[in-house]
Parts: sequence; C-alpha cells; structure tokens
Amino acid sequence: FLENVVRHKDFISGDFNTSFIDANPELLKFRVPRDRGTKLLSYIGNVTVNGFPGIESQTKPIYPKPHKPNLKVYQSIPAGTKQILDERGPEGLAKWITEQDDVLLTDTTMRDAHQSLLATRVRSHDMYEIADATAKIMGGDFFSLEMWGGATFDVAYRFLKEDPWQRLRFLRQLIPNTLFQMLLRGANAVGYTNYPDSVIKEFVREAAKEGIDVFRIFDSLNWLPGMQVAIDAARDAGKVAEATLCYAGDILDDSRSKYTLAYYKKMAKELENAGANIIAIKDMAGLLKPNAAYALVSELKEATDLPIHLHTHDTSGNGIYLYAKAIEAGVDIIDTAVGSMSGLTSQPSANSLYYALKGSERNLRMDIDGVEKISYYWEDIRKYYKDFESGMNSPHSEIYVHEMPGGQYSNLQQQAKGVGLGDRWEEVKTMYSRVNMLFGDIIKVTPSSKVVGDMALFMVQNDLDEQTVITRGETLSFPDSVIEFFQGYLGQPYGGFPKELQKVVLKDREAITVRPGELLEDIDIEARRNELSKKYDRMMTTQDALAHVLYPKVFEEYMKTFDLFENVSVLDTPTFLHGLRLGEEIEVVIEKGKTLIIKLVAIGEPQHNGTRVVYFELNGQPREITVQDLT
Ligand code: 3PY
Ligand code: ZN
Repeated sequence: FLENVVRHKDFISGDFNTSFIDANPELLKFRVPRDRGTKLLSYIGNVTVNGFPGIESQTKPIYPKPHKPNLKVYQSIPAGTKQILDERGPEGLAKWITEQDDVLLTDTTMRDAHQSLLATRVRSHDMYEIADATAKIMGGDFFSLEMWGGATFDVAYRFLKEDPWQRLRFLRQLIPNTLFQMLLRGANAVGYTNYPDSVIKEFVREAAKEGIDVFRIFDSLNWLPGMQVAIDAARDAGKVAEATLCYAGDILDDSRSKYTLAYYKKMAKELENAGANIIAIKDMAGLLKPNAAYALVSELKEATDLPIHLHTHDTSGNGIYLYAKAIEAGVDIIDTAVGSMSGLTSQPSANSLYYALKGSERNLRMDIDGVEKISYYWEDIRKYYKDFESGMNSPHSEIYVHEMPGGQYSNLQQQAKGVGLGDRWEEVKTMYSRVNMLFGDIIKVTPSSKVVGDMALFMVQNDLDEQTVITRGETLSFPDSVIEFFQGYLGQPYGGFPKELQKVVLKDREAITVRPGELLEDIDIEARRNELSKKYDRMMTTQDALAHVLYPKVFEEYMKTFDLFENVSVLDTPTFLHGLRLGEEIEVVIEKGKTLIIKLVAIGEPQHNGTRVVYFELNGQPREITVQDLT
C-alpha cells in the first residue's frame, strides 16, 4: 500500500491533502496479505499427489543428509579475484592473469556442469547450502565461478519456478570474493533468438549490478556483429568482456576445411579489436582434440596478448589430456567442475587435474582436501536429480561424429522423450550430424544447436531424409526455429546459407542479411515494467520486465505458479520434487527468522469430482488442502 502511495504522482509532487486517500480509491487496491503457509501446503499437496513433470511416479526416496565440509578450520572468507577486479579494473585483471605461472581455474559446477549432466535442474536452495563453504574453500584460489546464464535463466523460471535474479543476488552476498561469471549468448542474451539492442544493454547492466563480473559472450554462428553490443555493454558496466570463439570441426583434419587454424586466429584478432579483455575458446561439444588444443592455444598466444580461457566438455573422455596439452601451450585459465559433478558431458574434474599437475611447472591452486569435501556435498545433491541424468555412463567417442554440445545432450534427450522419440534417441543423434551437414556445417551452440536439434527431431518424427526435405519441402511446415534461422534472425553463418534448402524452408518469406538488432524495434523496458505492474497488481521490477521480454509465456506461467504456491524455492529439493511421505515433518525457512513446521498427516480418498483432501499440520495446527488428482 505504501508503495502505491509514494509512487502516486500527486504524492510525488506534494500536491495532496488529508482527503488524498479518499479521493484516490485505487490506492487501496493492494494485494490481500497472502497466506504463504497455505500456498506452500497447496504446492506440497499437489506434488505429493500428482508428482513432478519429468519424474516417474514414485514415493519419495529417503536421502541421507548431504555431507558438508566442517568450516571450523575456515574462519574467514579470503580475498580473491573479485577484489583484484574491483581494485584494478578489467585491464588490470587481464594483466594480473597473464603474470600468473599457475594455471587458473573457473569452476562450472553451478552452471554448465548441471546444465550438461542434469538438464539444468539444480535449484538455488542446493547452491545456497554450499555457498559459504565455496567462498571459504575455493573463493581464494579460483579465478571465477561460472554460476549464471546459459540455460539456467530459462530453466529457473520454466521448471524450477524460481527467480534467477534472486539466485544471483543471494550467491553474491554469500560469495563475495571470487569473480562471478555468466554465459551470455550475445544478441540472444539468455534466450533463443535475437533481441533488440536495448534489451541486451539493459540485461547486461542489471546482471552487472547484481554481481556478474565476467561476461563470456559468444555468438551461436561465430558472427562478430552478434556479439558487439554485448561486448560494449560489459565494458560500459566496468566488467570483463570475455569474447568467445566457438570451436567446431577439427583443425587437424584436412578434409574439414571450413573451420581452420587460420579462421580461429583471424577471429581472435577480430575479438581483440572488438574490445575483448579475455579470449575464450568455447569447445562446447568437446571436439577439441589434445594436439589440436596445443596448436590452437599456441597460435592464439602468438596472435594476441590477451589471456586465453579454455572451455571444454569431457564427453569423449579426453578432457584432462587436452587440458594438459593446452597448459603446455600456455593457456591461462581452464574450466573444470568439482569431481562429483564432472566428467562425461560436463567439464573435466578439477580434483583429478590437481593431482595430475601436482609438482609440475604449472600447478593448480587448490585446497584439495576442502574441494574433495565440497565434492562429497555435490555427490549427495546429485542423487536428488537422478531422474534428469542422461543415462550416459561412459565416455562417448561418438561425440566427434555428432558434435552435439554437452549442454544440449541431456536437454535434447528430454525434448525427444517429450515428443515420443525417447526410444529413437540413437536415430536422433545420427540425424543431428546429418542436419549439420545439410545446413552447411554450421557452428552449433545455443541457439543454433537448438535449430539443428529441432530439425533432427522433425526429420526423425516425419521419417524424412535430406532428399525428401528438399523435394517435399514446399509442402512441409518446418519448425519455427528452423524458419527463423533461415530468415537470418540468428545472424549469418560463416559461408552463408545453403540456397536450395533456404528456399524451401522460407517459401515466400524474405531473408535478412543485416544484424537483426538493426531491424528489431526497441523495447521500452520501463514501459513493460509498468504494464506488468498493472497486470499483476504489484510493483514489478526491471528484472521481471527483462524476463518477460525474453520469454513472455514462461514468465507468465511462472507468475501464475507464484500466485498459487508462493515462493517454492524455499523448499528443500526432495520435497520440491516429491512432496512429503505420510507422517513426514519438515522445517521450511520462508524468510530469515520465520520457520514453518509442516507435517503430512493423511491423504483422503478420491472424491467424485476428481479431488482429494490432503491433511497437514502447519506449526501444529491442522490444515486441509484440496488437490485435483491428475494421476
Ligand atoms: C548455452 O548457451 O546454454 C550453452 O551452454 C552453450 O554451450
Ligand atoms: Zn559448455
């Protein structure tokens, strides 16, 4: 109510008297104080009866309490790279990096590791619980934590029903010492299509304000114009612009002549000229072979004085070997995950690499005992998300053939299951590489990789091959993402589009050749914020408005869930995914100093209208919740 008053134009101008409130009845249109407890019970009742999407129906498993490091020996939070950036700025930080003899590490556990192993489903709650330990044990040694961006933003709203901005804010409070890094898809921000420049600028500004220090900026087609606005925005915010070249093909294979060493060297120079503070090599699928890593890093070190930051996925099992070669060649920073969240489609293990390099010329700075304990924690947490594991149990050398990004593997597999192609997954993977060639051998990383994935699903589902796509193309309605790609709305692929295919996909639609941001109409974020405030009858933030601009439907669904169930991110993960067992009692801290004690007493028989009554105790008082039984 007060918020409504102080924002009223008459109040702001001082033009009001004691009848002000009587004269403005709309001020009294504030939300009835919500009963958060009842709403949470309603969520728990629902998930207990109906289960969680993507999880086979089952009673709630019993998990041991996650192991946590004993922090008694770590009294305080040591200073780290965040302080170096704050004191010396991005150029000073870059200089500091190149002066280090040790190899520096980025830990991806809270972003790419779970995006790649667990379909991005790890919740903030599980991150907060280990944040203090992470600051104390890793924060003084590691270069950065990649903990935001990529798919985590969308998945937070879409599946976890939580606010990713809040995750960033809370983690920043808990981990003040090491750099926070995010993955930004250039003009696609954290979405799947190009957005107007104003959106990219505002997004970077807000992310920087809430705590992101290093923006790893890439374009899904390695198209520099798609990165420039984001690079400038990161620099304008006083943060680190880590501009990225995405690795595809094989520089050692003469038959793959599209993406050569010369291509990457030229691109690195262009990124430097575009304002990069650091150059990232993003080997998003794990295609960079060890000798290729040596050649590429050596040549890039020759081509530029900027630090080189290497990212890979361990899908083939060659990750540690390729890092060893890259380290020999002088790479400055590499991406790893803590042991229990590493390997396979995730990053190589920090813990293993530590032992591999111990005593060599270039060490890793690491409190290995502490990191092992953090790894035990994640080992326990990972069990909660077993339904989202990809089922990959051993290294897949086939990655060198299908070239699917690690972050896409488990997500596309879920998507395939969703459209009834779960048992044709092998075919989907093969089709993925065929679609790549059909598209002219493109860079595949979100969102271009999603286009390839959507097309592969479409072709398998409709039993199409390369030939029939062209011959029957006029009569086929291709997936929206494929149409947008061929329209040029993701930018221009290196070497252009295959013309014949483009024609059948587009039919009578026009293709563009300029930067989509030049054509897209600016979006007024403040106006959007006001519209949303009206729609939801509460004060919405710029961050809400940005989320709505990126994915309106997902955000609206999130708001609907929020209104029904309140802030479900406060629940522990087993309860969030499974609800409660009969007789089980949990404590839920809904805010500092406010704890609810919730017990599931009984579940009633189904009623003729398809509902069930679920009986709880809330802080010792009986409460009944009616739930629609959808099973
Ligand atoms: C993402 O954009 O989410 C990626 O992880 C790309 O590799
Ligand atoms: Zn990755």
